[in-house]
Amino acid sequence: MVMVFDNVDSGYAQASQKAALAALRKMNVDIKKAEIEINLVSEELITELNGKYRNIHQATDVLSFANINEKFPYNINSYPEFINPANGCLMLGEIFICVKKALEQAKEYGRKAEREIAFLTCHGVLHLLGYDHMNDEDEAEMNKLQDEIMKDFEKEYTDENSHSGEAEEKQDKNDFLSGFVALMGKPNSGKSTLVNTLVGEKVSIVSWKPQTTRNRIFGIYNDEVTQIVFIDTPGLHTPKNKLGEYMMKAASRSLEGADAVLYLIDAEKGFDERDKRNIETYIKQNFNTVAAVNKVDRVTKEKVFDILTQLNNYPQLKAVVPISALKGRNTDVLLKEIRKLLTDNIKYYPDDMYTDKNMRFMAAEIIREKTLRLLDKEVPYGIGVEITEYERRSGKDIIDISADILCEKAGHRPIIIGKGGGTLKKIATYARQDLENITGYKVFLTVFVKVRENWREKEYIIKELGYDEKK
Ligand SMILES: Nc1nc2c(ncn2[C@@H]2O[C@H](COP(=O)(O)OP(=O)(O)OP(=O)(O)O)[C@@H](O)[C@H]2O)c(=O)[nH]1
Ligand SMILES: [Mg+2]
Repeated sequence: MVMVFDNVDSGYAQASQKAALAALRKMNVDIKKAEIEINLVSEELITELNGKYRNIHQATDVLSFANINEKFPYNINSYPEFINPANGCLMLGEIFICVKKALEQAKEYGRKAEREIAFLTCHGVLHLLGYDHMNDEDEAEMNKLQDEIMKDFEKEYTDENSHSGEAEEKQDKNDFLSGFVALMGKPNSGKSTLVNTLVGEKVSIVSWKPQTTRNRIFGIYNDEVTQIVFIDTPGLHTPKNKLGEYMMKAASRSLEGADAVLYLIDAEKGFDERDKRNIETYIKQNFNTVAAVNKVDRVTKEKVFDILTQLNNYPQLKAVVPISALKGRNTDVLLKEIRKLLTDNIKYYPDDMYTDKNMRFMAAEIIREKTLRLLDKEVPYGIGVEITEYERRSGKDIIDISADILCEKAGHRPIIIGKGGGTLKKIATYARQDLENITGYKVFLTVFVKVRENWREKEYIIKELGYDEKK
């Protein structure tokens, strides 16, 4: 099992995961019995780790912390102290990859960023398996293995990204199927609602205002024979500021490495020119595309039928399914259709993990959700939330959270605070209730409102808020 934590929201988790799996496969490690944790991290963190564990006070591209000091192959059962009691897997260790360094190196060597991340992953995995490059002989052996693994990775990764649709060829005898599905569609079509319904947890915030989602968010669906990583994306629109540009980049990046596209159409709004163009683009790019007509609970049968008829013009679509994401209607049929398109047999994430985002991210999103729900007009669109404190009190079931709500105009501040502080109090109370439900702990939430003039045009604030899509 390979767990990749994309701590800097770089978008390279898939590349890293696939490279790690390619390396483990090559080395004949039973991936059901071994576990690796990979962290994609910032320059600051890798510098800190280097300082702490190696007394080197600078950033490096990759760091591996192997648990076992022996070269594989060895008997997995001979290290009971490193067996994870939760899943019975042997914990091989942790890898840290500095995304910034990787990107610099990719540029220097004229490689694709994904390839560089994959290479560093592969290097790290070999270290975890006891391989080293301390002398020429060891280095030659490691280089040879790296070359072979990278060939496997490139073949698999480019095959997937060329979307050749040769599903049958790749089909394994194994019953278990998995894959990544990018959820695309116009703003407000119900993408986040659908992810939450399918995953059965609150993964992504929802509001009736368009452009609610701003990042790529994984929602992981599991059943006994399936794992689907749904990638929720910001709704497709023409960006009007730098934040919007980031959002659209995040949406298009979700297609990289995706095994299928699920395109959502809002039945209430109808199937318009923009939907047509989007669907045609995915078909042209040879994506396995499924269309879902959402919000059927809101419209007449005739209207649904009319949209389905228009979708008949696209025989390339792998399936067309009318659904209600909100009511969970027909979503089982949708899952079955998507399952048919999956070709991997690997469990990418452990069963109890339902998103790639951490609680800090969720806390910021939930506060933003409340502002979207409680505030009108343009005010909520100009809001960003920064978590300045997220601490579990030692030995207590209490979490202290402090957050800054950033607004883009001085005139918005009193609106957010409201008469006698009433609106801000409501935002904080509703957010606290949700956070207590999600974490199971008591939450003390303190919220401040700060003005950051026109921040949606300011790259450094956009980055500070975690909207930082690497090219
Ligand atoms: N009646 C009904 N409402 C729905 C359904 N699915 C979503 N909605 C509502 O549609 C609105 C938008 O839902 P979201 O899930 O935030 O839409 P989205 O596509 O993620 O929007 P962006 O993040 O802005 O791109 C919310 O008010 C949802 O409650 C549905 O099946 N039926
Ligand atoms: Mg959304």
